[in-house]
Amino acid sequence: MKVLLGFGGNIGDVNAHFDAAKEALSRLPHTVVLRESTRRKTAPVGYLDQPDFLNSVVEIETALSPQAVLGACLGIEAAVGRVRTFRNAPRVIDIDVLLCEGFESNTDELTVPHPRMTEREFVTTPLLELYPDGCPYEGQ
Ligand code: PH2
Ligand code: MG
Ligand code: MG
Repeated sequence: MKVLLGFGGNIGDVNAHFDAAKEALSRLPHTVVLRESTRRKTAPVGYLDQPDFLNSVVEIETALSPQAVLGACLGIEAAVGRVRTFRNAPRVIDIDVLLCEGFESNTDELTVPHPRMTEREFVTTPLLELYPDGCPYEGQ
């Protein structure tokens, strides 16, 4: 199953955090990191009084379940040093599950497609870079 992940961060060496997260993803069982969009500097959305973000979208191929991918992403965020404070707060890295090929979910634990992804230019722009004709596993 292909999975698209949204990367974002605005504290510290975010490029290094993204590299470390991709390395950790590639070490998950039955998982390959396929590609990443360009990393772009973006203005903060939601809570505005914070530094600009770096954002990208990363595509992986995995045999793990979407729930396991989510758990792995939360573990990688913590390993990179994320401390959760308030909603939309600055962070070293945020890894969101955006889309999973052939899978949708609407539970408290996991909502896929990501409910806010189509409103967020810092997601739609990199997604369009990876899939110029639209993502084939969006809205199935
Ligand atoms: N993430 C948010 C809230 N606002 N703004 C930008 N530019 N980039 C983000 O990744 C981002 C945000 C919540 O996860
Ligand atoms: Mg997020
Ligand atoms: Mg998140």
